[in-house]
Amino acid sequence: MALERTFSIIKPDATRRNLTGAINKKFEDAGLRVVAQKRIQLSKAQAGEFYKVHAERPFYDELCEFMASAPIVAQVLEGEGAIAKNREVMGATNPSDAAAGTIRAEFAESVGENSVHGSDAPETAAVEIAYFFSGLELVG
Ligand code: 3AN
Repeated sequence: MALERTFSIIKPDATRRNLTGAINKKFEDAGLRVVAQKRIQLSKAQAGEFYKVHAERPFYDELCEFMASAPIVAQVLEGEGAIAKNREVMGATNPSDAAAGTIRAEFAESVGENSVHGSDAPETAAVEIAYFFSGLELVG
């Protein structure tokens, strides 16, 4: 399997509850390496741009409000098959469907406030990484 990079967000529900370290321990224990990281607070407009593929969904406005409601940790994770591995460690979108031991099973509060985001494909990973980081900030 190829060495890949994927984009990850620790969401406001998790930063508010001081879960940054607990969540990143799950990623690191699964063999993913943090190669870029910043803690920032998004504006609602910046959250809206990031989630624009969901603009027509009924939960879009609520999602953008939530993502701007407290700091997030934006990060790039690297590893063998990192995109799929990250999503495996995250668990299903709805925490009630998430497998035991996954981040969402342990920490997510609801389908909307579900603690983490992870890219779903190589193309989206590239776009999402570039939205938050310059090449100089990817440090291995
Ligand atoms: P994932 O984050 O697992 O890739 P997506 O891409 O279907 O899931 O949804 C993006 C984000 O939109 C989710 N992480 C969640 O925060 C929010 N979301 C998805 N479905 C709902 C829903 N039914 N109600 C509220 N928020 C939702």
